[in-house]
Formats: sequence, structure tokens, C-alpha cells
Amino acid sequence: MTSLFAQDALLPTGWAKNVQLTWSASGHLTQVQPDTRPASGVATVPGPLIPGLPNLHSHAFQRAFAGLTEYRGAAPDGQQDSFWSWRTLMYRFAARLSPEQVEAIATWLYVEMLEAGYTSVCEFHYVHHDTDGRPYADDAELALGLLRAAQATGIGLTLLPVLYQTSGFGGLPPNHGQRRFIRSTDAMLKLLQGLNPVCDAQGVRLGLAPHSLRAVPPEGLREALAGLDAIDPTAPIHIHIAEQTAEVDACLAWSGQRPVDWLLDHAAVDGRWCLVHATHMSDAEYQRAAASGAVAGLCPSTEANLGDGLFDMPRWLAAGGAWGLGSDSHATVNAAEELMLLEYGQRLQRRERNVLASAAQPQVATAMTLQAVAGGAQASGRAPPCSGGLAVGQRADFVALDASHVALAGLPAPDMLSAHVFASHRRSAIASVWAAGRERVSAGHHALHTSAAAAFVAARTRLLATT
Ligand code: NGQ
Ligand code: ZN
Repeated sequence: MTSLFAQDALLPTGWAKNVQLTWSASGHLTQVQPDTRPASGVATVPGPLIPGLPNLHSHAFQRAFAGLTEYRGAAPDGQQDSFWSWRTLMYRFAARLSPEQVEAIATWLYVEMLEAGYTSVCEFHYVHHDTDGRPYADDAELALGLLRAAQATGIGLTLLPVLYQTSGFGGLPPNHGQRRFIRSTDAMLKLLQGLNPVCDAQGVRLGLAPHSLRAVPPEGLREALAGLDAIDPTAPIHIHIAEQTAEVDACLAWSGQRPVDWLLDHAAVDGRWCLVHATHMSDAEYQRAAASGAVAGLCPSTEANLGDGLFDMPRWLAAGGAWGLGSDSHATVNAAEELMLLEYGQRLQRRERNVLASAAQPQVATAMTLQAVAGGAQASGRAPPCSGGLAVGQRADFVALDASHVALAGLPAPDMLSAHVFASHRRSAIASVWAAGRERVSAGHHALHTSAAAAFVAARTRLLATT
């Protein structure tokens, strides 16, 4: 058992004073006691304690590509650059990665995530094969690199191997740029069976990600979901859906239905599911998807970077929808900044302020943090009931804000969180981070910061030198 004391802590019910937290050797909270005094020998954290944020959507390899597509000219024939022209460049980059590079990139990325307040990550892992498209001698080669990166850094991991079979609706054959992603449903189930004991041994949650309705035809989806249920009927399921209007149009042309409607009619979507992006939904789809219990996986910085569009948060919340945050392509790796971007998108769209606050929780940064933690924990496949956050039975994942940061100093705890989210000017206000009860970030730094950064830069340099 280990314990910590905080003068202010954000519990699922709101801010509490004088809280002592105790957790077990497995890294789960066994006691959360407000209005108490520190037991003798228990250390007090140097600022308000907030729950660590689960990052529910990551393609780790894309970290080394972030910032490298911010110029005009990738689109064919004078068309405007778009999600689709970005994707062509991203495929070229993905085509060259070596296993060592994937591991070095992921290790640095996970260090960055921990330093930025994410304590776990759902890895939507789709680069499976060698550069020529053939499986590695060990089919799990690249997945094992991600597992090692999580182990080395201490971040919690939900591993989501991705099923990818077609280049578009109606069974269009995959294209050359997708050769490293493609696998049969049988090969996917074998991969999951092989990874299952490895993940168990490491405390990693294993799930499945049908990439999108564009990439997985109906029979592949049905059989893969049945196979997953046979392995673990509670495993999380994530899918990219309705991110771009072209995808909605193509789905309508193929089936007569919009993607979210089609999915809800053809799969038993429930609380195990995370609908990643779900940007373009009809009013009926907002209602139905929220009622299914699925989590909306929102990735504000990537959705802005790729020109996706804006999710309608008030409509989703009014329908009772759960949501969480992902850093996806990692243009931004900063939990506070994603919260700010999410709220700012809604403000710009609606010409209102504090859109995500509620009567029960008027502090918008507090309200958003609690919702994103609960939705993120659910999408990560934690056992229900998963409020996430600082509650008995949850992972001991938490972040101590730096009360001496100029933006925060002297403020009441809820305002410190507001300043952290809205006014820290990209200068981190995080002092320490614990993942599964172990302090992984101290004085703002992870122990692997310097070595992982150097390995990342070397990997990216080599990668960009390869043609
Ligand atoms: C991905 N990323 O799989 O990395 C996708 C792009 C696609 C985002 N959607 C590829 N942000 O959707 O086909
Ligand atoms: Zn994605």
C-alpha cells in the first residue's frame, strides 16, 4: 500500500479538500478519503491533484510526421489540400518505417504523453507488415514494440490491433499505400490470440479496431466481432467513423445509409464501443449513437489539423452521450490543450462561452476534465462501473499541478485547473504524474526524457533520409 495527501483533489463528484489517497501494489485505488489529515509519513503533493487523462486514440508512428505536412501543394491537379492529400503523404511515410523506428517514436511519444497529463493510451495500431506488405516472421513484431514502449515509460496501454481489408465501400481492393495494413479476418483473430497472454502478463487491455466502414466490409466486421467475443466478450472496440463528408457521401451511395446509422443497424454497438471522430452525424444519429452507450472519441487538434469539421457537443450531451479525448496524429500532445481546443471550437461555432460547463459544474475546465476522464476510462476497456478518476477501484492515475507556475500561483484549486487549461501559454503547469500508482514524471520530467528524445530524433532523421 502507498499513500499520498493533497490539499485539493478533483474527485468524480467535484473538488474536495484534504484528501488522502491509498493504492495497492497493482496500482488501483483502495481508499479516497476527503476531509482528513495526512497519516504520519504520508507525503503531500505540491499542488492540486487531478485525475490523469486517458488518451483514447493514438497512431504512435504519426508523431514523427507531425508538422511535416504544413505546406500547400500535396493535392493533385490544383485541388485544395485536404484530409485525402494528407493521407497520401502519411501513407508514404508509413511505408518506410522500421520496427526499431516505430518503437523509438512510440517511446518518446509516451514520455511526452505522461509529461502532458495523459496516464494511459489506446493505441489504434494498423501498420502490421514489413515494407513490402509481407507479414514479419513474428506477425506481432510491431505490436510488441508498442508494448515495450508502454512498459518502458509506464503509461497504461489499451492495444487495439486494426482490421483493414478494403480501400473503400463495396469491397474496393486495397491500394499499394495500404499494403502494410491489410489482413484477413482469420489472420486478425490469430494475432489477437497470440497477443492475449502477452497483454495479460503486462496488464495491458487488448481490444479490436475495425479501421472504418471504408476499410472493413460487412462480413469481415461480423466475423471479427464474433471472434473477438470468443476471446473476450468485454474487450473494447474502436472504429473511425464519419470523420469526413466524402465518407458519408460514399456510404450513402453504397448503402443508402449514413455511416453511423449503418453501423448501429448492423452491429451490436454498446458501451464497449468508441466511435472515433463521429464528426458528421444527423440529429437522429446523435440520438441513437448516444443512446447506444458508445463513447465519442474526439481528437480536437487532429480534427482541426485535417480539416474534418466540428462535433456538436451540446447536442451529444443533451442526448446523454459519453466522450473522451485522443491525440490521434499527435500534432498536439497535451491534454490541457485538447480540452481548450474542444471548448474553443464550440465557442467559435456557436458564438457562446463556457459551452461545456453545466449547472451542476459551472467551471468548464473541471466539467470537461471529469467527463473526458470517465469517457476515456470506458473507451480504454476498464471494468465497469468506470467513473475513472480518483475513486476506489480505479487506476491510481493522477497529476499534481505546479502551484508555483506563474499562471497558477495563489489561485483557488478550480481556478488553477482553469488556468492550466486556458491560460498556461503552452508552458506546462504539471509538476508530477503517477500512472498505476508509480510516479513517472517528477518536476515536469520523465526519467527517460533525454534518452528517448535523442532516440526519437535519430529515428526521424534516418526515416526522412530514406526514400
Ligand atoms: C488513420 N487518421 O488511419 O491514420 C486515419 C487516416 C484513413 C485519421 N483519420 C486514414 N485521423 O482514415 O483512411
Ligand atoms: Zn485515427
